[in-house]
Amino acid sequence: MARKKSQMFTDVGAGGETHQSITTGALLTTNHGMVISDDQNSLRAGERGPTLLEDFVLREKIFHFDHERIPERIVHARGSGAHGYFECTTAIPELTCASLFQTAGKRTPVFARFSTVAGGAGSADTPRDVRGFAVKFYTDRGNWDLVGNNIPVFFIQDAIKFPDLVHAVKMEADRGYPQAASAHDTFWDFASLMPETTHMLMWAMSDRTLPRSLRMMDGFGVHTFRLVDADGGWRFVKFHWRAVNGAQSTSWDEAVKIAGADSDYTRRDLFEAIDSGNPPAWDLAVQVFDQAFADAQPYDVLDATKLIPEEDLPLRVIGRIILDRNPANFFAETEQVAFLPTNIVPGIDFSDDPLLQGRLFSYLDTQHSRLGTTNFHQIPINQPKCPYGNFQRDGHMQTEVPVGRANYEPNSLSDAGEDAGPREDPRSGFTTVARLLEDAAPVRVRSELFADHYSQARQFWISQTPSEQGHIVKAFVFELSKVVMETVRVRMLANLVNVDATLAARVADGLGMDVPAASVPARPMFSVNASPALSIQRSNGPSLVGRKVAVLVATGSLLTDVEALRSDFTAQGASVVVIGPKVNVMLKGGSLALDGQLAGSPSVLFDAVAVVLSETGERELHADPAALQFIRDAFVHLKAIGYSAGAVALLTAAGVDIASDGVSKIGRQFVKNAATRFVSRE
Ligand code: HDE
Repeated sequence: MARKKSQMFTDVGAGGETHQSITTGALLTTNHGMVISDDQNSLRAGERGPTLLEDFVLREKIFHFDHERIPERIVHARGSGAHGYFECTTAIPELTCASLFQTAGKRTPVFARFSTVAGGAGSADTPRDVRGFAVKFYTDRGNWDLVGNNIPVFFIQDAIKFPDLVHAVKMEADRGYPQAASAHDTFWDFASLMPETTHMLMWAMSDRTLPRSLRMMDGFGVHTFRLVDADGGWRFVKFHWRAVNGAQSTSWDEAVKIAGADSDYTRRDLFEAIDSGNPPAWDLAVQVFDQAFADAQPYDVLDATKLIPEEDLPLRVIGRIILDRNPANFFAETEQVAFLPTNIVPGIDFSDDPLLQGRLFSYLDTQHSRLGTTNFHQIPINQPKCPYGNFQRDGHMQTEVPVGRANYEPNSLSDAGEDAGPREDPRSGFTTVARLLEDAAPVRVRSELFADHYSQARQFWISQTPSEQGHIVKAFVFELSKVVMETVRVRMLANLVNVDATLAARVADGLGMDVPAASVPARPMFSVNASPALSIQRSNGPSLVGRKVAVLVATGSLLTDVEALRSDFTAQGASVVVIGPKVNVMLKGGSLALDGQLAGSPSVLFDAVAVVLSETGERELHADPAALQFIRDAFVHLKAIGYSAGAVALLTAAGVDIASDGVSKIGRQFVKNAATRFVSRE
């Protein structure tokens, strides 16, 4: 029974009906409904006396507060989420009977959570790290969770190595650091001893692990799954998310500075984009193939350290997710959301990928330990939005009130006129695809093709632009320079020689080390062609949508210039943030309340910058280190810089040659430039 707020304390249902929790009432109460008369003072023995144990109001409040934190996720602890919907754009009933893909135009509600992997819940948003990309589809046939990453392959092939991988990358066991960083001995020790990590390491050292925004990264289901049609026929499938407005990364220097300027950078970005009515969107695409295709590849499609190049099997877009609603409460939704790779729906099935198979156990177990109860599915964010019911009963935090005697089946309670409860349905229920298991004898071995660890690592390397290759080299040099154990550095270089001799030579040079002999591959490499789709720079064109442009002003800047920039950029889907030496500045044309103060709004937070100054304003900023750094950084980070005539002297003082690529007067050219970065300046 719904109740109006004003009735809250008088209208208790006559039949003792239970009600949803009430947190927005007119009166403050204890958790048991007693109205509190004073929430400012605890109960004391006299005005200056000790607090009394009798103060149950104080004790309940502190008791609850003491238990506010729940264990953070072992991995992916730092995350941001949003609600939205999936819209099927191309129905694929010939491939799957999954209800969400049956009709073009059909919408399914979703909740997505993006995360870093290694850092704790309070760590910064921008370390070099893989990003989790988890989507819960509340389909009308049950919840389907696609729990992926922003990189299409993984470090290891077998679930049994996951605890070792995670122990190695997290803070070292004795010293408790570094936080959210792979640049330390134990990670590279493990990686260098496990050559199967090499392909993923190439991705991890690339720009993919420095996404400019959660909205500007692609996602991947990683494992091979199955699509199952209405007749029980099946094909293999790989799932991909493509950022509709393009993938974009920051530079390493930028990421490091952002961590200091705004450690909530990507969380804030996602929240603000949705809040301001610019919902991010991703296309869902599939690569569908049969056993014959799988058998013809020089790698095993069940090996999560391998991908299927798009050039060999193009992506087919079947739908789009749009995230258009922020969580109402971070804890209740983003923190308590429980993803389970075992959440699948009829029409989708697992493959025998040994990494995926291990995940099918892990997540259910982890939710129990985090959320403390087997009833975590009753938490609103985890509840299916379709009818559900079974005979599981009781347990900690049971919030449902099952009625009647039917808590088992089979039962014949309907003969007594009672509700007999739900029944299984072989027709519409989930059935595991029929398949012959190749080798029924239990073995602890991997199939032969799993032993090639370098071919696709090499393919990734040769598919990158020279600029991206340069970033990969720098990342390896940086990470390995933090490794104290020389044997680890040598072993890692020996593995890299197998990927590419030049790569190994450049990394060795950066470290001031000799290139060791190549390690011996467990299996000969196969030949590979470059796959342009693996390069962010090659496969993403310029875009202004969702980008942020900073306009630096000071006393006397022309208000009309600022307004023109604002209207030009907003017309193209970008936003404009005006920054100055103070939060209120007198411009020519009127005073303006600015969006940010210079010292707190460095240019690393933006995609392009305009410096709009009068001569007076230029003098005001000329000796300001924050202003000079603002311009210098924008230049070094390859961003478009626009300037007004009055700003030239400041640009020069910052060491920026106005004849450089991507530096132009404010106006049409600057708007065009702002949609890209100028790699030629690198
Ligand atoms: Fe996870 N992973 N994982 N993982 N994973 C968790 O589950 C695990 C793997 C991924 O936003 C945990 O609820 C094992 C691959 C994401 O809440 C835990 C193995 C991929 C998230 C767990 C893997 C992922 C997790 C920690 C090896 C990409 C965050 C808390 C077999 C395809 C989901 C939790 C969110 C979270 C276990 C490997 C993605 C401990 C054992 C491969 C995006 O259960």
